[in-house]
Amino acid sequence: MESSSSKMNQSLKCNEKEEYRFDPTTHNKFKEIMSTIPRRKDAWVFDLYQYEGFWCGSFQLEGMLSAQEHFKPQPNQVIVSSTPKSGTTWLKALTFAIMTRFHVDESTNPLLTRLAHDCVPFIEVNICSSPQKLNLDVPLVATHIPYTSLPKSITNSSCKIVYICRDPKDAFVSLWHFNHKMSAKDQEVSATEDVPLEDALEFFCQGLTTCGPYWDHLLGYWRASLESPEMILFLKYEDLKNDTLFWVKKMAQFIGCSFSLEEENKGAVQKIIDLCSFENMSSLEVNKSGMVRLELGITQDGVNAYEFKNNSFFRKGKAGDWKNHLTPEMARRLDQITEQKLAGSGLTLNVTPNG
Ligand code: PAP
Repeated sequence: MESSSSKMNQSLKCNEKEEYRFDPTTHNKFKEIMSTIPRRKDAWVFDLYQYEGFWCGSFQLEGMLSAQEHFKPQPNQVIVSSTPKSGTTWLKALTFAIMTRFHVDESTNPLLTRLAHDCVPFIEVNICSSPQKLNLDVPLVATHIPYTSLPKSITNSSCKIVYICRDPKDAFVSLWHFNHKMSAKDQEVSATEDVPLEDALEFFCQGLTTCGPYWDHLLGYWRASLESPEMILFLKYEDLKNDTLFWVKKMAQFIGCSFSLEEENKGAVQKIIDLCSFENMSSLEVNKSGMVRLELGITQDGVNAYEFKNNSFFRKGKAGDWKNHLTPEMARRLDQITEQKLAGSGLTLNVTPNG
């Protein structure tokens, strides 16, 4: 079997940076699609468009169409995928640390000075235009795109996808807090501040959130993982919390970067876990006080971007925090939907019990 380091070196040599530019053909297609598909508001009165069964913002839709058109996987490409607020930041950090461990010194790891989102770009967001691109050639990207809408260049290839899901109750609470903190360019921050939890829950249950319905996103990847287990590793946030060591080793093996016995004996796995732990990441200066600019689309007029405070990606980092926010009735409602939606799929979520 090929050693993980030689595989990594091979991928480094072959890696070419993906560049998307403003593409008038995709833009016209996007305009045409936008004018015909269902449009609704989410709880925070942002416009959502329903495309291929899922809701998304206009820039995400254009970014997704652009990725469908232009994304070309690298050799040994790894893609981390999730629905928002399910553990994306953590998963990005872990996979990045696993994949860069052969050529990045512990003390200079970019994760110490940059937000994980800045180290691992979303294919539908800022892959082309991040102002401070990393010079590391790591064949690692992320996405929130639902499985059925992924670029064919991914689903028809041998890319490895690591997907993470989370108890919908915690994901919903996390989303609600995030939107409170969101600082959107050219938008009134206060516009997002007054949405009661009850109202936001109603929208979430109806599937009216970015990448919603939440449950359908999970199921798409789950079914694909059953069909192609060598292509998709399906993780649960709560499992990763409970037994991080086991799942980090599993992830490394899955993406072709297994830890050698020697590395294990030297504590390499634990070092990565410690580096990426919520406690460490949330205490880093960059994550306490920095800002990240997520570029959501390129138009004739330039780049459209949202700016987020890095600390908005680090709140509690716990499983079961929903208990501090949801009433038993709200929790029951989400659990019931989860049960109904997942019935017969073979997928069970680690939902923390109600009460
Ligand atoms: P995104 O989809 O907008 O990138 P994502 O990273 O998926 O967000 O979700 C953020 C959640 O992950 C937050 O959960 P909370 O609101 O319930 O606290 C955040 O705290 C949590 N998170 C971020 N980093 C870590 C980490 N290193 N370990 C565990 N949880 C984390």
